[in-house]
Amino acid sequence: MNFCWVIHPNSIFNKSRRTPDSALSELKSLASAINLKIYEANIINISNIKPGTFFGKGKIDELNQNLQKNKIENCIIIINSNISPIQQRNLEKILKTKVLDRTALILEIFGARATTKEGALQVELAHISWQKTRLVRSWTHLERQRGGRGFLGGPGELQIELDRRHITSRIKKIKKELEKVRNIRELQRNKRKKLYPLVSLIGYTNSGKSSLFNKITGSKEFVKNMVFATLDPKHRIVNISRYNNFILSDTVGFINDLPTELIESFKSTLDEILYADIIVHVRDISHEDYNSQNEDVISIVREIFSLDNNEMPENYFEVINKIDKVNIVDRNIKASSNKIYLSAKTGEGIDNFKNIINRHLLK
Ligand SMILES: Nc1nc2c(ncn2[C@@H]2O[C@H](COP(=O)(O)OP(=O)(O)OP(=O)(O)O)[C@@H](O)[C@H]2O)c(=O)[nH]1
Ligand SMILES: [Mg+2]
Repeated sequence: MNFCWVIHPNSIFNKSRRTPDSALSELKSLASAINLKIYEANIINISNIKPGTFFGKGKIDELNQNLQKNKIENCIIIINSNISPIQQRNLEKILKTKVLDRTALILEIFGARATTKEGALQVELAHISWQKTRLVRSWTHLERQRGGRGFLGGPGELQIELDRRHITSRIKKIKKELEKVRNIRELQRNKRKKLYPLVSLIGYTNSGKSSLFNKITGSKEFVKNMVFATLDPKHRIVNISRYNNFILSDTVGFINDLPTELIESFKSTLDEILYADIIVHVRDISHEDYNSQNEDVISIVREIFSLDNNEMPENYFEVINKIDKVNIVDRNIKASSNKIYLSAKTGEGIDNFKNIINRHLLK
């Protein structure tokens, strides 16, 4: 098992909705999701980002000394931000180890999780689209460096151009293959839709979507206290009343700062939500970022539906999950027909959830 050192760079000027501590603990859970062992985890306050090395010399020396003193080899440095290819290369050179940024880490996790052909294609598309933007960036950097020495030649230039062409043709190929898979999915979706209405579970990663899915359908989908446990959507028919069946779908979780390449590549998976008759947003009330996670999910939903701020799809429901972990006295008062308190673990509130869905589907 590889060690990693996770760092949350806390910009002292840019105030985020999350505390630095919770950002760091999310980063730790992301690293653990690909079996990395945490060697160190820090918050580093930064006032400005160095274009060449991201951190200043003092901080880099500290990191270096720590790694050398404790003879930690091959310790992956993970930085909870986006770093440029040049910063990455320089840091890797100085620290003599691999450096990943947040997007690279999330792409790694998705890569490790992909089991279906569609999942694997989507992840590869996201990965190489991301790589392509990084090639372009270092290309402009090289151009700037060459300055007055003319524009022709230079081995770097040729290599980048070759890489770029290779990536572009691979992207084309994957998109074509995805199109095929997408058509099949569309057919399946239409077939299912003709049969029964679709209820989609969405929400922040680790909020309990798969737990709720299992509780309702009696399935045994992978549930773990781990981010991005689910990647590929799952469907099951649920019989809720004598007159009513529906299809429940479990989907990939969302996260703050989801790389745009991933949203793009997972369009067909996210389309699930567009086709749903009911969208159920599963929220973890016990999480310290309960409110900011809500904002993250809602903004992705709005993006998928092309809605303005303040607008929400009409068929949107909220499940306030994990009530067994907190004390909420007035949940009956707060509950409404579009907001259901429950525990996917103990089963409390599940019948109420089914009744509300049933009533809505019979409307
Ligand atoms: N105490 C408690 N724990 C819960 C409840 N629901 C889910 N969990 C736990 O929360 C963790 C995440 O649950 P999952 O069902 O895998 O969450 P998910 O939303 O499917 O996560 P991803 O697939 O990663 O997006 C697991 O450790 C579950 O056991 C609940 O109602 N109460
Ligand atoms: Mg899941």
